[in-house]
Amino acid sequence: MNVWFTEQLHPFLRVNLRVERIVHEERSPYQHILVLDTAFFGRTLVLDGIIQLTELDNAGYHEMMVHVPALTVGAPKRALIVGGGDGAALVQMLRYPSLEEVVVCELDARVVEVCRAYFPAFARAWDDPRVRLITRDAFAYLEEQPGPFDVICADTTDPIGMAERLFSAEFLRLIVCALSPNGAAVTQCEQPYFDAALITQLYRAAQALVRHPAYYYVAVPTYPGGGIGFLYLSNQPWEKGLEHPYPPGENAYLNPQTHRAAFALPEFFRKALQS
Ligand code: SPD
Repeated sequence: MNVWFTEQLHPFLRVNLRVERIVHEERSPYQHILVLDTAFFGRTLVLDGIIQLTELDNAGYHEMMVHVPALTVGAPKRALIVGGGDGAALVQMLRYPSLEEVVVCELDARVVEVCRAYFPAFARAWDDPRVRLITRDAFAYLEEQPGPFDVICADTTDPIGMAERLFSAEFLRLIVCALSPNGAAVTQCEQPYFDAALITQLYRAAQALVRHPAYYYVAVPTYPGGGIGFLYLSNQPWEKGLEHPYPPGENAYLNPQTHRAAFALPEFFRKALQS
């Protein structure tokens, strides 16, 4: 079979995956949901035409999104995942024995249901009694001041349509207000080459909100440009995370070297953030 899925997030770059089988396709009240079996990368989740995760390369994204802030805290008790309806970030969060509750605030209940059905590696996490799923808009949820949370991960889609508000100074403010005093948050924060202006703007906003904002980057071969970044928000420096032991379970991407190296930024981008 020589069928290709093409992601056209950017007008100047396309990502192609060879499709072996269409596993599931539907239109939910919020978006188009597509699950594919792809050659080499395995089972793949696509929302509104944009690749969200593949079986082969999702571990780096989710480990770095969850453990970088969670290790800063050390023994988190209460966590919030914004979005994350696929359950992959949840799997990582639940590795912390100290965790008493994790709230997943996902707008689209169908993403949760579809991923529970077709991504067995993440499905069991939802049965953990520590998990509370809230299917609603995260912006409105955070406005109700549901904190404090020790760790917050905004595992969002790209800043298009309904997710655009999740890439604003106001959203960062709501996240920081929901953090416990020694807490740490990260938000999915796009690609230094393609989105430098947006990232710089959010980084400036972060500087006004917390003592130790930072930007770090993870390799994800199926995302445009081969990787994606995160904005780190905390009054504690990310380096504190290097002092704490990993939670039980195996890492596929994170080790002390990748943890440290993720914060090393290319010169053009480091300058843009400092300017
Ligand atoms: N350009 C793709 C960005 C996708 C980020 N979100 C992925 C969600 C996986 N849990």
